[in-house]
Amino acid sequence: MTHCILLGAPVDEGQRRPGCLMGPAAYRVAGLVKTLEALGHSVEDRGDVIPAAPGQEICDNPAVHHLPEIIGWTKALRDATSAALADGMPIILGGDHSLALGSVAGIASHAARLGRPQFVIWLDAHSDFHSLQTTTSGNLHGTPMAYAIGRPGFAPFPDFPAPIPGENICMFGIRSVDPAELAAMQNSDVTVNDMRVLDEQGIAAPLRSFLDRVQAANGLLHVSLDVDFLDPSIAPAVGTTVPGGTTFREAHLVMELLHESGLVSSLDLVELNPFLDERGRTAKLMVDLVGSLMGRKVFDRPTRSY
Ligand code: 4U7
Ligand code: MN
Ligand code: MN
Ligand code: MN
Repeated sequence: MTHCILLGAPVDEGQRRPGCLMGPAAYRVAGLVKTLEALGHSVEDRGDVIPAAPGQEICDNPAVHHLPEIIGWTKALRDATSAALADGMPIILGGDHSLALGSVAGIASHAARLGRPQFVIWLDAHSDFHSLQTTTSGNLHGTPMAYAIGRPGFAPFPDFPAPIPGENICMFGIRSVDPAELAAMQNSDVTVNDMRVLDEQGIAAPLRSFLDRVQAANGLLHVSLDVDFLDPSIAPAVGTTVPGGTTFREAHLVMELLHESGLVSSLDLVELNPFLDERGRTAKLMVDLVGSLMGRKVFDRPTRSY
C-alpha cells in the first residue's frame, strides 16, 4: 500500500482563464482522500503550497506574462515535491500545468539523489514544449516539458536540477502542437504518441513498450495528467479544449496499466478549471481515474454516471 501525499498547487497565472486555482479544493470535494483510503492507501494532505515571493524577473519575449509569480511557484513546488518524495508518493493537485515546472524539477532532483533514472509520461492534448522565447501565447503552462528536458531559453528560472533525457519522456494524446514546438521536438528523442498513433495501434501497445523501458532501467516514473488529454465531451472543465481526445475507457486503461506496472512514483493532476465544470463531473472523473491508477479494478468500480 502506498503513502499518498497530497500537495495543493492552486496555480492560475500560467494561463489566462481564471479558475484553475479552485482545482485543489474541487479534488478534495470530489472525494479524492476517501477514494484513496478505500483502496487501502494512507493519505496525508499537506494543504496548499505557498509560492515563494515573486522577484523582478523579466524576459525578452513581451508575450510572456506572470513570470515572477510562476518562478515563485516553481521554487516552492520543486522543494515541496522533492521533500514529499522522501516520505511517500506526491500527488500534486493543480492548478494549471505551469506547476509542472516545479513538480518535475523536484522529482528530477530526488531521482538524481537516489542515482536512479527519471522517466515522465505526459498525458496531454499539447506537447508543452515551448521555451520562453518561442511561446506566442506567453502562457507558461505551455512550457514545462521544454524546461524539464533542459532546452535553453529559461534563463530567469533556476537551472533545472537534472535535465531528463528525451528518451525517458513519452507523450500520449497529443493533437495540438505549435510549429516551434514541433521543430524542437523533432530535434529531441522524446516519444510522441499522438492521437493518430492511438487510433492505429490502440493505447496499450505503445504504453507497454514504454513501461518495459522504464522497468528495464529501474527507473522512477512521474505521471503528468492534463485534463485536456480527455475528450472535452467527457471532461469539459478545462480552458484549452481540443476535440478528438481520449475516451473514458482509453483513459482508464492507461491508468490500469500504469497501476499494474508498479512503477509510478509521483503524479500531477493539472488544468482542471472547476468554474467551467458541469456539476463536478470533470473533477469526479479525474478522481475516478486516480482510483484506477491506484489499484481499483473495473469490476470493483462503483456504478457512476458521467
Ligand atoms: B497545456 C499553446 F498555442 N501551445 O503555447 C500555447 F496552442 O498545459 C497551448 O497543455 C498550450 O494545456 C497548452 O499557448 C498548455 C497554444
Ligand atoms: Mn499541459
Ligand atoms: Mn493541454
Ligand atoms: Mn490547458
